[in-house]
Amino acid sequence: MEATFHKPLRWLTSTAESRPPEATLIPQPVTQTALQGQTFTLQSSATVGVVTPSEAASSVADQFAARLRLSTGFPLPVQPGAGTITLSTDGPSSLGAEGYELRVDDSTVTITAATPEGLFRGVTTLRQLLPAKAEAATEQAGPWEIAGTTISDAPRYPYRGVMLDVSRHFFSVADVKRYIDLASLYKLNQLHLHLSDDQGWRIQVDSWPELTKYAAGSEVGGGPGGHFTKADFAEIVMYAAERFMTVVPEIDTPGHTNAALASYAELNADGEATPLYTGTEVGFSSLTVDKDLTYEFLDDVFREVAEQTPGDVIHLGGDEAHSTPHSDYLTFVPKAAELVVKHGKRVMGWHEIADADLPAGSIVQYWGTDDDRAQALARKGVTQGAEVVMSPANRAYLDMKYDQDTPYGLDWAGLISVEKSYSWDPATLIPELPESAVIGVEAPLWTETLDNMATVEFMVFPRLPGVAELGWSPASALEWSTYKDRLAEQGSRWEVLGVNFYRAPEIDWR
Ligand code: NGO
Repeated sequence: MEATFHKPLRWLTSTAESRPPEATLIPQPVTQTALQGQTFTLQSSATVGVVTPSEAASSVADQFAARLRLSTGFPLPVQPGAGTITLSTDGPSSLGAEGYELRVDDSTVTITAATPEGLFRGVTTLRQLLPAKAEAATEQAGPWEIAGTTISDAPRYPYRGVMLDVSRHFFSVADVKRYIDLASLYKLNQLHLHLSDDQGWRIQVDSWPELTKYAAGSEVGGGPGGHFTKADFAEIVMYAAERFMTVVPEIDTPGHTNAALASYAELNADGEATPLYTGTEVGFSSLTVDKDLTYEFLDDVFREVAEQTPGDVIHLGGDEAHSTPHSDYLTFVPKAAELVVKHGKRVMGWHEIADADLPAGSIVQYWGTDDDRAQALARKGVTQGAEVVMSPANRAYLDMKYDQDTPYGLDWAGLISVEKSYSWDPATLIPELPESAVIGVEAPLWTETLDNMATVEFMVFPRLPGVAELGWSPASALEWSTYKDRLAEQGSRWEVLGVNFYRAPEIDWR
């Protein structure tokens, strides 16, 4: 007998034996079928085999085995060829770069993909099929059972992102790694880092050293700030890459630039450096659009940021340039965009940039709140050939409060319950936007009110998995009533991982 995920599932008990595997996964796979009566049990003699090993495929196997060794205490050697758990990159290219097939029966687990990235996504699913205690960093008692199942899976969208604003408050390399770890559990593949704003500059640029010597030492509320050295940034990029996540660096322009304007007097129209800023107002700063030095500055910054980033995108911000006359803004954006292209990257920017002429291959990030103007700008971007990433502020912003009692966060875009953050379709949210122009979703986390990881985790969980599912799962699988049961299951994993998640009353936490 086959059970598919399309049926609403309600499970009164939550033991591994009685809980079908399809009740547990986020994001919901494209298809999943239970192998009734079959149960895999991981034994101490198990091996992890890699078929057609490459460095990347072996690294996926090594990461997986290393994690499970901690919780199971089993040796789990990684070997070439088939194992008890076999990871194979011999799958057909029809699976796509991130697609995979997974089969769990009585005696073996097999993940097949066409690429190491596909294997990684499959292993991510396998981790969720294992009991929550498998995520523990210390040895736990078994049994390590997985209900028999077959899964065939691939993402709906290629861009599935999460953003961290390290400018309003700085977060360390260790914090960013934790953020990557938690986001990669839900198959997100883009880490957007908001690296500069009025309050602080966070990435080393050798040709303009005052940025980090001076303007890195500031943040909201007057804390110490900080910045990523080139070595730090390389460490983040590599850690993300090992988890098949691409770093999207943002240098916000022409507004949100007080940190740069405070560091270099000559960037200002009047030649006077502005004071450092530790408040939370927006829209008061602007680069000087008619100064050649502005573009020499951006040329250097984009060059050094491009050198530090293997991904093909640089985000140039473009939001809330309230202190830049609009005609200047329309002059500025194409000039800044040209510099991004000159350094070999695609331009990404908040939806305001679509009012200006954009180079081919640009990406417009929609952060509207259902307002006509923002939606019109997204459409205008598409008319110019741009693609769209959906980050509607009244749904996808992780810094909005859940309800009026949420102790942190903002509410300018409204209160965003877990249900509200999940219940929208990226393809149809903006009327008359061609569905084919939408390349994915991103959940931004702005940190005006957040200065440590406990509060970050509180705002991110439990909402981020929902946005991740909107980016991965087919539209036909998106259903709040079943999603919320699957989300409830994740709570036990977060407990094991020590995640400070918000126990939203909408969810029937186990
Ligand atoms: C806006 C603004 C940011 C704020 C954020 C707070 C965009 C794109 N610009 O989003 O500077 O930090 O809201 O929610």
